[in-house]
Amino acid sequence: MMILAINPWIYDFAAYDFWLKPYGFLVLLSYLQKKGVEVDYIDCLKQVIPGKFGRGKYQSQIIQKPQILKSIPRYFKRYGITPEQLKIQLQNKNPQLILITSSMTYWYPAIVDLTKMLKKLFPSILIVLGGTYATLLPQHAQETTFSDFVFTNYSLKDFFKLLNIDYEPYELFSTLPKYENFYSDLNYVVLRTSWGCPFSCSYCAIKKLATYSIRIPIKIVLDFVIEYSKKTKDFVLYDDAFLYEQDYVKKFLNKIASLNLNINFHTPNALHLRFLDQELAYLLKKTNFINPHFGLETLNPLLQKTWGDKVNQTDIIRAVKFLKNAGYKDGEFSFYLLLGYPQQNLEELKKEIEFLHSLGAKVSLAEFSPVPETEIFQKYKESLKEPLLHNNSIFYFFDQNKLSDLWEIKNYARKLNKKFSN
Ligand code: B12
Ligand code: SF4
Repeated sequence: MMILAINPWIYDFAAYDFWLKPYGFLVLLSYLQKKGVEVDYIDCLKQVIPGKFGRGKYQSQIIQKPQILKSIPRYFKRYGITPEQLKIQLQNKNPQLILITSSMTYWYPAIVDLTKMLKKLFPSILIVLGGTYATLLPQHAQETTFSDFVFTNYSLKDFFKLLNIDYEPYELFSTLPKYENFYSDLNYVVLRTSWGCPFSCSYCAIKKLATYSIRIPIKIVLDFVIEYSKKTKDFVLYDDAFLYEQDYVKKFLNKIASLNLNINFHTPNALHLRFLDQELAYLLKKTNFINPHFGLETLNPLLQKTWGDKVNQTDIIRAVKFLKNAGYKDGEFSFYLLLGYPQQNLEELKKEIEFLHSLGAKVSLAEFSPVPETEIFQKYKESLKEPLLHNNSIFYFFDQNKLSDLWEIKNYARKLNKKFSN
């Protein structure tokens, strides 16, 4: 069977290649290839200005803003190649089936445009949509896009039935992508050693996206790292709970350390502070975890408790001590704090930033996005029916006349972070 697989554009106010690959899609496609399927892959996203550690700026074009976002005083853009460039890439293709992946719910208009275009070019070919948006809002995806089938992460069995291919979940989730089959140049590679998270924070949809069960055998991950260390220096972990099983991680990192590979690890998806012990901190340093990011979200003890109880003040102080003992200097590790959640007190946030700065940590302000299927979302679901309103850049829960307060606090965090580079 000949499949055309497409990673769509991003339509947004901002997008940057912050080590962004459609990871699960590439796993799925690599698995299909193992089963004998021929896959022709197109990534609509294209990095044009390279940055540090493989990251970079995307090619983009300004496009019309959707009506509901008209009042936002920023350009709305299509990130990725132009539709004309895509049409050229689609010339002479003769697929039997088209697969499309999806990521953020609020990027759905790109999928509408893409599926519309594909329906015109290949009217008799079935289009199948999967991924995060398809899983969180399947009905919306079915009604709004021009896809013939929409499969959620928990209906993959039906997807394989449609293809008439064996579905072996363990084998699928232990597969790591064969990047050379999809990309001709590799600035970095993304990998997972596990899927899902054992926690259940009230703002996060992870429980609806993956079951925490699979830890990929160390040998498979090691072989992957060794192979790709010949092609790139930067390895990006997408694990939702990398440190959770400490024994596994210690074994894995000890092996990596013994191989002397001269590679870096990056953790944009955050590590769990609570599971960091002294030995792990040494191992992170030894195996070149650059600017490890830890998930904190807030320092307010009440919110910490109600949001998921994953971390508290004692954990933070202890973790910083471990990191410093291991050799991380001030400004060489970061904590995520959430910006823009309902009823947030910005004065309190400012104090939290100052406290973390005083410990030597950089602060990454993660802009809050209300995610369907989460506890927090349930309270606002009626007013958030339109997925474009989930966009982290619009700060839905903030008085739109006071957005300058948010920018002020962002600049403040930036200013403090910069002090570490002097
Ligand atoms: C890695 C990650 C990031 C990375 C990379 C970003 C990215 N866009 O991929 C970073 C750290 C940069 C990031 C940032 C953000 N993220 Co994020 N991120 C993730 C994470 C952990 C994985 C995403 C991923 O790998 N996507 C690739 C897809 C294709 O892979 P997959 O879903 O694993 O694929 C499986 C299935 O979906 C299926 N499948 C996939 N494609 C297809 C296609 C077909 C046809 C079929 C049949 C099946 C299929 O097969 C795979 C195997 O089962 C998810 C949570 C999670 N565990 O999934 C959150 C998640 C997607 N992020 C989320 C959020 C909120 C954000 C931020 C807004 C956070 C913030 N406050 O700053 C920013 C937005 C930045 C941006 N504009 O891109 C939300 C979604 C929000 C939304 N409304 O949709 C999620 C769900 C986490 C959450 N909080 O619940 N993120
Ligand atoms: S926020 Fe992090 S710890 Fe909480 S459920 Fe999501 S992935 Fe797990």
